Amino acid sequence: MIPTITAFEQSPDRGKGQARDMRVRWALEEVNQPYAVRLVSFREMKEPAHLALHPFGQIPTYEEGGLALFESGAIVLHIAERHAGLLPNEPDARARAITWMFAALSTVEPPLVELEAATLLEHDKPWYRQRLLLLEERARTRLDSLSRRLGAAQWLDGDFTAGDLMMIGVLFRSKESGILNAYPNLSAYVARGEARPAFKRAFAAQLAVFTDTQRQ
Ligand code: GTB
Repeated sequence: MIPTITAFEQSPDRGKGQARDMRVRWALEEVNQPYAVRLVSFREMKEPAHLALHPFGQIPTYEEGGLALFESGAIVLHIAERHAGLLPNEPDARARAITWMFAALSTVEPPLVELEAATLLEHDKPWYRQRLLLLEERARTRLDSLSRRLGAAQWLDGDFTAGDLMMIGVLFRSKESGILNAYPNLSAYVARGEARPAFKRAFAAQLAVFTDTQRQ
């Protein structure tokens, strides 16, 4: 059964891989699972058919037979659990890899997203400068700790896992902001993820959505 995911019909990032379907595509590519993509407009995302799949009216979603999932973390975990290659078989190592997925989504991603959102949406507010300093400090606190833990290792805990996929997926979004430049090991970690053939296929697939719409 080929799963179907949803992605933006017109991603505001113009195919830079910033939207969260990127990490789902990457996971599917890592396990060599073919998939279909249904593109949705911003209007369609808020209509009943899509809200039945995603209560918050967002992308990505994942449908496979009678199963419908939302939340990129839950989707990647589902893919990793159903296929070999993204989670170790040894139970403790598997639990640690899942822990890194949660760490990426609930400890590292929020301050990075807050910072990005402030830069995009709050730069004209009188209190912007002050808030920016605060948000940068919060983001750096997390990146400092992550950088310390990763050290000179290739991946977070032995071989590449869904924990790395999710952490790199999160960090990748902040690359353009320049905040990772102060962390050569994190920049190299993201580059190692980007160099994986599965990442490249996923990136090319989401970019093709943008280039196809440009051609029409
Ligand atoms: N926690 C959910 C998950 O991990 O799946 C968050 C899902 C989410 O934020 N989805 C966004 C969405 O559907 C797309 S990824 N937004 C539309 C809406 O809420 O109405 C966030 C995103 C969007 C666009 C860019 N960009 O263009 O740069 C980057 C990231």
